[in-house]
Amino acid sequence: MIPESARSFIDIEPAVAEALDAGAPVVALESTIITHGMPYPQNRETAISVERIVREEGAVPATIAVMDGRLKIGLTGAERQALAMGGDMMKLSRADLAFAISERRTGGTTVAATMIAAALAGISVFATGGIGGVHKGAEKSFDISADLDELARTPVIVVSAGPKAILDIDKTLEVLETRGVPVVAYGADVVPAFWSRSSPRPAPLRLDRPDAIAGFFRTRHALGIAGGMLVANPVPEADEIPEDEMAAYIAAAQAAASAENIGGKAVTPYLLSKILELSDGRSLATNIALVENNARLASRIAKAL
Ligand code: PSU
Ligand code: MN
Repeated sequence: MIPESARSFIDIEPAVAEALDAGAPVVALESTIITHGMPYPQNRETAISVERIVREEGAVPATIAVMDGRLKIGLTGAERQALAMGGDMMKLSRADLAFAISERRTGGTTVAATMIAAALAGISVFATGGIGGVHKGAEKSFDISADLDELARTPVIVVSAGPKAILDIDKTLEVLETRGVPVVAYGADVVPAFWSRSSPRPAPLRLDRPDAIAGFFRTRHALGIAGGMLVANPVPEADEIPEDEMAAYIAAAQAAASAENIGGKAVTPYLLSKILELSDGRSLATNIALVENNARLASRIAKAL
């Protein structure tokens, strides 16, 4: 499956390789959430519990990262630990994935880079927390995540809890529509807003069953329509933080980010950690719950495929 030219840069963990050879369900998982999205030790615990959930559901987890210049498809416990402990970790997107490999660096892969690696390995389903998108104030900053372009070009189903609510969700949905990316709300009529189940935005598409999502993906492929799709899976009710409560934390975090002149790749990690502080840890508990919930749905879609 992996193109000959890429083989010498990639290590596929034995359990993942075996599953791919057998055509068994595999779910890709990202690692920026470990290196830049959550503090230690919750990042490590979440990475472990998400992998366990995928196995419980009958699929094989493949957490993707770059370690000392090797593109890892599936991690050992020691590798996961090293990523979680942090240090000199890059945040890798399409622009810098190959840089990290050629310079023998270590880093977490974002949604965009994880999609690239998953597609290389022949993995079609990927679970994350929230995708990157159009930042508030993008009309001035031009800060639009490479995740959106990747969804438009790379054939992977990304299961998320919607765009992260720190973003301009309306503009994010507009860009996804322009770039031809289907946004499928799972069992919901509105697009969920990451920490919150509801938002004022009607779902562009709605599906209620994992096998229907798999069928939609296969149909697109059969018609020769390139690119991925975004599944927006609402956070479980027991874990959500209502939209108006989140809005206050987000506004305060944004104000702090501009006061401190935070820009570029640092914006998303800064906002997430500021919101964690302001919400007294509740945003992190919700973030963990929604990633676990997405891993469960992604496993069911992978099995249906
Ligand atoms: N989901 C989370 N936490 C995260 C991310 C997603 O629950 O930290 C990461 C993903 O890797 C996503 C990235 O691709 O944030 C977006 O970063 P940026 O806005 O710089 O593209
Ligand atoms: Mn950005």
